[in-house]
Amino acid sequence: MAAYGRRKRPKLLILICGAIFLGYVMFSKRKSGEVSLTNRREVTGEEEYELLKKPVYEKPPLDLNALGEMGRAVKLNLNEEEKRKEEESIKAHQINTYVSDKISLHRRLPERWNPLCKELKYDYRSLPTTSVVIAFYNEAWSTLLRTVHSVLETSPDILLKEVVLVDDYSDKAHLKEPLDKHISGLNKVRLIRATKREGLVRARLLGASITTGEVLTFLDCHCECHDGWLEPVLHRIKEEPKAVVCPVIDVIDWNTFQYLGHAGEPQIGGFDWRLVFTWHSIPDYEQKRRRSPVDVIRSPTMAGGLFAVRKDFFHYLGTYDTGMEVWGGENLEFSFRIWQCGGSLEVHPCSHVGHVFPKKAPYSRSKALANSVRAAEVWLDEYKEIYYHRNPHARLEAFGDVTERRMLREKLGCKSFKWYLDNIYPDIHVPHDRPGMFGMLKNRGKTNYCFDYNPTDENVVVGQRVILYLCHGMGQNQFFEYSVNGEICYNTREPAGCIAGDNISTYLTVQLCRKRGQPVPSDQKFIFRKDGSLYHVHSQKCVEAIDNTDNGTPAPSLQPCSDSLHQKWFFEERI
Ligand code: LR7
Ligand code: MN
Repeated sequence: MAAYGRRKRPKLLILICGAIFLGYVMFSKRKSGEVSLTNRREVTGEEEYELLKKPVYEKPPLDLNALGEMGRAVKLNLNEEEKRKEEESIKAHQINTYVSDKISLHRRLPERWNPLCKELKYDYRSLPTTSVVIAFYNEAWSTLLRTVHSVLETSPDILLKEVVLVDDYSDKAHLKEPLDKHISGLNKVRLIRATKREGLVRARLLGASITTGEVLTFLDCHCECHDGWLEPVLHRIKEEPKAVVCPVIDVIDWNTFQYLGHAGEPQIGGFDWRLVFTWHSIPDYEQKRRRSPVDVIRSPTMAGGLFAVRKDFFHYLGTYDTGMEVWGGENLEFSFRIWQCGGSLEVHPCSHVGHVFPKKAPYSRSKALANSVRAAEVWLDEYKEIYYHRNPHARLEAFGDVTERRMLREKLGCKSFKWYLDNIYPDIHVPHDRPGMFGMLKNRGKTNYCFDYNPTDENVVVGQRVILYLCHGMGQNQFFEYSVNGEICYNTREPAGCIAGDNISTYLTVQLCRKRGQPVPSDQKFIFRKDGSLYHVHSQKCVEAIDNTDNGTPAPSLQPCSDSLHQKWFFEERI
């Protein structure tokens, strides 16, 4: 005992001295930090507020003539040689970096959001601090650095702990010494490098592991933040520590670098049954819940790249699924997890960040399928079948081991996917997929031909003609479902489509399905009779496989009902 007491005393002494020293340091630091603020006799409240808002770096003076300034589109008159260079830059990054390189790394963007946002005032001293984590893989110089400078120039110094850049094993020379050199002159910027390609999930986690802020804020590496983007997000998280908050993502054009943000209500996230992220407008029930246009908007899912979350809550939720590689799936997985495990996912209409959407994917995204399967296997319960029916190849994908993620779900006592659909995403069309009533819709007379719908624009599902095409068994465009209400649905994508016919043309098109709770319009109603005929109620005709169409492409067409095998149809799940 005595020995124990003797040994302890010096430790205690050190502890006390340490505490006094620490207290002194903190106190004096606080004082010196406030020097500029505590000249209270002269400084008004408003001036003090402005000082608290001060970013880490001020933007250089505005030069309105500079290319792309204020988010204007850049249009260049190029000679042959320059044109060639521009094309090369697009090939390399799927972004016009030739143009990007000519725009200031410090440019300003126009403020186009709701003017009420400007009236919100923040108690800077009580907001949580944040660390911004930006993972990058082979990003172009100017898009990456414009992201970094825009964070430093729009984030209040008092709120930003650091910017952590994570190089996900890039192989481009400009991201080696030149990048080290450039950022070594910047306050609050740290760079760490992965020693192998980790993919965005593990790269972000690597970055998060060295942060010191209370809140983690993730950004893609080709973003431009607006003034005041950070405060609303941190304010909301202070108010609701279980909220994961996204800024509004404004589009920056990959070719002209025009900033395409608009003042209207922002969009929120959903998904379709391929587990692809989709954008939607704010549903009525959510508009009713909000008390003002500057209130957060609850969103079923997030795009994935831009969000803020309390670090402790991120850890409580199990950070990310580290079995996910490269790109894709983690955004929906995290969205489901947030909602099902007691958090909320929100978009703050007053926080705006621009993002360059590239012309097309600049690197292979083949891992996205396995990542989505992991998400489905852990979070979708019985609804995963709806996904698999539409993506038969997903069943064959090697997705690794998800035991730990299922245990996490168990440990946190997370709610079911049914609860999520009913309460968080009631607008999604949920197929019934009754046995024998979904899959390829095949004809008995014109054998091996299937209903096929291939919308030319990924984002416009409705309006085009349904054709007949050789059955491929891959789901997707040849996947239809006969609903309990007598609709032939094309519900692989969101919003769901339903096949419709009229009395004017004999051909069938895909139109939007009715809204929940509304009756099926008669032009979308088909009776799938025992003999295999598909009777269209509105025209009183039957669907027949026709070769002689006006454009030469075989198609289903409404014809007087007959016994022809060309009017007999059946569903088949796979070839
Ligand atoms: O192997 C990789 N390692 C990385 O570090 C692959 C990517 N990355 C980095 C990459 O450099 C970038 O900073 O990760 C970030 C995201 O990759 P992007 O920009 O190629 O993805 P994206 O913008 O096309 O895709 C969206 O969906 C992804 C799904 O995995 C991620 O969640 C992205 O963050 C997400 N981006 C956004 O949400 C911005 C808005 C786009 C939309 C919709
Ligand atoms: Mn991106």
